[in-house]
Amino acid sequence: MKRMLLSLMVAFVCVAATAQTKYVPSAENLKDRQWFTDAKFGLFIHWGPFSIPGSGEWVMNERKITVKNYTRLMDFFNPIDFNAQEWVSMAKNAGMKYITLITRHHDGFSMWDTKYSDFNIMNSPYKKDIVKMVADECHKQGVKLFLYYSLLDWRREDYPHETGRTGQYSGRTGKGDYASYLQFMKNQLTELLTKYGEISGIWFDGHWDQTAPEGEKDRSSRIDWKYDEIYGLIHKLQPQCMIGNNHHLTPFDGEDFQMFERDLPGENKSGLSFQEASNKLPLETCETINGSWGFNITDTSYKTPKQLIDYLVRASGYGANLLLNIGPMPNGDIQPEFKERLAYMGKWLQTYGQTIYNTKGGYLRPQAWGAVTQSTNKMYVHVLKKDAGTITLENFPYKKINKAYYFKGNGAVNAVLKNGTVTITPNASEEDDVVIVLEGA
Ligand code: FHN
Repeated sequence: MKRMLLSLMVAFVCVAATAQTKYVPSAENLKDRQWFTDAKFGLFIHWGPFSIPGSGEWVMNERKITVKNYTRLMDFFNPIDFNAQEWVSMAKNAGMKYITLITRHHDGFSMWDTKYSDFNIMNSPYKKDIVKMVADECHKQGVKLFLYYSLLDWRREDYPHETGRTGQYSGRTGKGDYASYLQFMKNQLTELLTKYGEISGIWFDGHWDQTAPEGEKDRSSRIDWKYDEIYGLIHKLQPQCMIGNNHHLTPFDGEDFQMFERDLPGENKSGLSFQEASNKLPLETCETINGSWGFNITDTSYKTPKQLIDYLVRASGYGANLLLNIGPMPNGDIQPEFKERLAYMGKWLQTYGQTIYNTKGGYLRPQAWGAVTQSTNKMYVHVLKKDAGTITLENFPYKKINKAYYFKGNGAVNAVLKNGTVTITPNASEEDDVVIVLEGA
């Protein structure tokens, strides 16, 4: 009996302790979450010396390059054609509201003037702080800035590489020491959050390096990352700063948005997304224009403009943002195939932006024929499939449809609401996306 009482007391203390440490987002943070939900479209930039070999950002691991040999890339990184103003304008013209920039990927190269690692942009022939140039330009042009930061490091001795799944060909002989590595990350994050003005989010990646291989049941981590300390620091330095972690799991306490990699929320086509979509946090899905994140000279598997628009619409139909990636070239230029597609999307959004930005996900999940987005008393029915035929919207939430019309041109649409189901037969069209507006209540 005494023992039972004791365990009950211990349980109570534990619950109370957890309840106490539970993260309560600040008012600024909640405001930014709403901004993020409304923003819908962002640009992901995977860039660094890894672009030089033209084999993507995993080249160090995939070609089994040791730290010693990989360090040489720093001497070749001299992106003389990089122009922050052009990059940010390109994103803006594409209709993107934010940029998520790689500051340090798994190879450990820091793209800013950091005191805490010599493997950084100031020691390259370029010698200019890229994070600063992008940050200044984003602030100038009113584009929000998120910073990607890898938790995993293929270079540092103190990263717990012995238990890591990757980075085993780096030639490291030292012993991992997480306390030291954690301090290093906190120092770098402090720099990023104190030297570059407002940072709208930190996008973590690499947690999965310390979990069982993807797809296996055991998803627990081999190390305690001490996220409470990392997240606490970020929210202390910039309370509005949104934290997301690409751990491919259900969000942890302290996170402000949930991301999916190459998957729409709740789907798992990539084999990476085991998590259910949160119904509390803003959602984001990231995708590439070809098949690569970092510059890949042989990857010509470009998605068509129509496929990219479909993805944006479907993401919006789930109430999620699309973070669309580019991998700039080593000289700092962006390949024409990416520029053309972004320009196309921007043009499309100039016409259809109202049906995407500031909308909510549809009452109905995206379907084979397309997706629904909605705003007050308006339902935007996006018909993405060319030969969709008759569309039925079951369990329709409005009692009455006052007006049904094509978003483009305003022509009337015959939409019949009967016994809670709407039936629509759209006209054949050459448009990428035929949007039908249903007004009602
Ligand atoms: O390993 C990274 C990869 O290089 C890339 O950065 C993507 C982007 O979501 N995330 C990791 C894989 O999950």
